[in-house]
Amino acid sequence: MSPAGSGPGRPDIGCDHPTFLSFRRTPLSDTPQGATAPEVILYSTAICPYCVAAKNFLKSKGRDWTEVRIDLDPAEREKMIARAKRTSVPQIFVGEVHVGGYDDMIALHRAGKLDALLAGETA
Ligand SMILES: N[C@@H](CCC(=O)N[C@@H](CS)C(=O)NCC(=O)O)C(=O)O
Repeated sequence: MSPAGSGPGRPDIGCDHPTFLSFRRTPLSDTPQGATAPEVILYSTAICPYCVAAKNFLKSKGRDWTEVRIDLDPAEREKMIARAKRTSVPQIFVGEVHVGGYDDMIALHRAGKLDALLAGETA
């Protein structure tokens, strides 16, 4: 059986990861929302399973985000590349901190470091 996300009948959209939604949903965290919580910026495009997975994950944590659609705005795409030094989406920033893509955000979560970052706590 071919993995989800690949194989006949699926368009090639430049994504190679088969398990976009494989993370365990965590309960809503008590990450503070408000003046001290830094803004989450998520650069995305319309057809991007990793972007969907990243947004689902943030939703599962009770966090909102500002989405910047780089497929609709070439100037924002240039800005994203300048900030992230990457062309793939999503690119996620928490305040001025570049988290990276979906995998990077999950790695940070698994390392137990994401909540503090989302809460605006400095290391
Ligand atoms: N490991 C990256 C993969 C991101 C990825 O492959 N994104 C696709 C869209 S879903 C993409 O931007 N492909 C075009 C490119 O790499 O420039 C992540 O977890 O964010």
